[in-house]
Amino acid sequence: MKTITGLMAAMLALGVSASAALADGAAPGQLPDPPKFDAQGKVTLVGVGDILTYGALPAYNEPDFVKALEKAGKLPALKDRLPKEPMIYKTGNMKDGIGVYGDVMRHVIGGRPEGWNYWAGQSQGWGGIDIGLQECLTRTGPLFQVKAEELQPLPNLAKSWDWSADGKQLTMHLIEGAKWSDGEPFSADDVMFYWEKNVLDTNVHPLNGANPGTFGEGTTLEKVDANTIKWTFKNAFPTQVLYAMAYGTFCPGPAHILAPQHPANSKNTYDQYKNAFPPSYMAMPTMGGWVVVDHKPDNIVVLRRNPYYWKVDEKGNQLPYLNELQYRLSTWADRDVQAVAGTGDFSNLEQAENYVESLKKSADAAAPARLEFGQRTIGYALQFNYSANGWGDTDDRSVGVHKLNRDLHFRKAVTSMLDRQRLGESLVKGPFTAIYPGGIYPGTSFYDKASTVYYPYNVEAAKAELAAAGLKDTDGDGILNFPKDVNGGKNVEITVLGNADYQSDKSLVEGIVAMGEKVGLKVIPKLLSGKDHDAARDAGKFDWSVLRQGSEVITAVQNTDHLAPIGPNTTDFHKAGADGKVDLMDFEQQLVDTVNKFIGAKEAKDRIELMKQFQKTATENVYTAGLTVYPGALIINKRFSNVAPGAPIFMYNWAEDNIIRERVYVAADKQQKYELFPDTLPGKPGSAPGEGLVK
Ligand code: BQZ
Ligand code: CA
Repeated sequence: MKTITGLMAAMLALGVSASAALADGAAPGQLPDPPKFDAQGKVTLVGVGDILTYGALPAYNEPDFVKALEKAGKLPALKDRLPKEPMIYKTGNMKDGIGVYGDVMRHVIGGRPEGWNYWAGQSQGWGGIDIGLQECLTRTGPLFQVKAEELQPLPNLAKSWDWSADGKQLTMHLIEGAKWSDGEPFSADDVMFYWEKNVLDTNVHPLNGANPGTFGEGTTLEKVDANTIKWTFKNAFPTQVLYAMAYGTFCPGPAHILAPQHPANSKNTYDQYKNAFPPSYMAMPTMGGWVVVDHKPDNIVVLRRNPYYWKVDEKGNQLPYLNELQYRLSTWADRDVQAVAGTGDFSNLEQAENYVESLKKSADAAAPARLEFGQRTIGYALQFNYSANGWGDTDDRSVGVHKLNRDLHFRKAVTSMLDRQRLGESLVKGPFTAIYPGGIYPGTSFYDKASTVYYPYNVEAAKAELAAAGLKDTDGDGILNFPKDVNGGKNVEITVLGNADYQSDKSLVEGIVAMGEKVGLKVIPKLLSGKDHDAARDAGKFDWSVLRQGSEVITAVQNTDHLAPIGPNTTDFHKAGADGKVDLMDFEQQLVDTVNKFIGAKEAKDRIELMKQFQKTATENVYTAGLTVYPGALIINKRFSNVAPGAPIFMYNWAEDNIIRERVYVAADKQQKYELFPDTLPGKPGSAPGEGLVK
């Protein structure tokens, strides 16, 4: 803190507020309210029981071509391919009711499949591929339509669960008699293999980052019988952990395929385990609605319906209704263009630069796709690499910058140099973007404006704070230098990581570089694409990282462990260093304690209070320098039925999960002949692309 100067004492005597007197430092200011934006689609809120249930139905049905294949003895009878009590989607929650079989959903994506070992950290290219292939113990994507008073994760592979009286044990009942897409039984053994050999084994890094800390320190899991598992927790009733059992972090893989390749059961190294299922390995068994049957690199991935899928509608029709999914391997920007043009079927409109064009094209009554905005849940923050004990880059320059990142004066300078209004407008003009100081997003359920500290745009204050952080331009070239004992007193050079696959990310990085220059900071863009970006992010190879944020700052209850470094690698910008420890600063320790209490909290009112504490500590300490937040829009081809109105592109999860694709259908009179592998079913695991299909 600065010592009280004579000037300040005099101004205090005049009753001038202390903060105004610190004109030369960054002082909290008034956070403008987000511009009014009411173009959002209206969501009808329901209870969990209105969406789905489990049970046996008197009869089941399947597409005619599958009936024919069954009659030809090419696959077991339907009743032997379904669990005793399949999941049943309730018709009342299906906007357009019971569907009909046929047609395709044609996705366009910007990522590329690295391989099919999701559990060892391989990406399948995002854009809905892994979301469709990974079925998890619980499901949260569709929760956008669940009433607050009934909010809790939907049952999925775990069809029900019971808490012990003391709240320290959770017994989960798994779906019984369900099978993987290759006909092998699903059981608690798959769950235990995932837990023991992919989560607890810290040599394995599942995609989306499940690790022991995700489920609360000291948590254990055991198999009770083939269909029952039991969790034991340190805290009583850590109900939030049910969200961590949804997509991303608890989606078990086929142990009968994975275990033989795991280093514990083979001579494979961990790297060989990760790469044991290359992009050309088709039909990796899944519990998902569709199975990969073809992959032409840089061109397309094609999936066919899973004949063992364990979900039905109330008439007993085995889901999915759509026979095929396609993923054209292109760019994220092209996804918007193709969805609006009608050559693609789906897009999460999330790059604000494409808004005006997409809105214009979709406004036409004859437009092939409808476009519907949701809440402001797409947002970016500048994240500081806080590690001073060896996580990420460790040359003198980056060590010097990480040390600056740990100095509140420096972080106040950075947040004050940002003209967030201009950053937002650099993406799109109009009522879309809102100033976002950091923490929980405005307008979402845990947000509390009174707990949100905002340091307004103020170049002079930024310069004063940089001086207070010990930075001076000692050689007069307009760029601030390190103190003489740091990196030889050279100019401070800061790398800022950005995802080159998105224009929005690049625009924000450019804005930060320009705003840094105005206060004497030399910021160097590090724009990487796809898995290179994600790998650099995950390894801390950055000083600053401009990142589109996850559901933790929208919902607080999903990916909660991302809110603070409660475990060795639970946040994206401060992970354990060489000594296995996260070198927490005092305020970070406060955040960790608050988040751990939140995870262990049973009552909603306690969670709300704890999130206020989190918001205050995070924003007054500039934990991250928030940038901008804006609404996304779902663009989906008009021929599809059963897409819930107001489905957000991102909330607890992405729209590829939220719209529940397995119950989406195309009415008979609107069906197109887009199927690339009509009347076929997936072949055996390990088939070659486009080969071995059952027909
Ligand atoms: C949505 C999403 C579905 C990952 C990915 C991608 C990766 C990140 C992030 C989004 C893409 C789309 O986001 O942008 O609209 O379809 O896939 O998974 O950005 O690079 O690592 O977190 O979700
Ligand atoms: Ca200089």
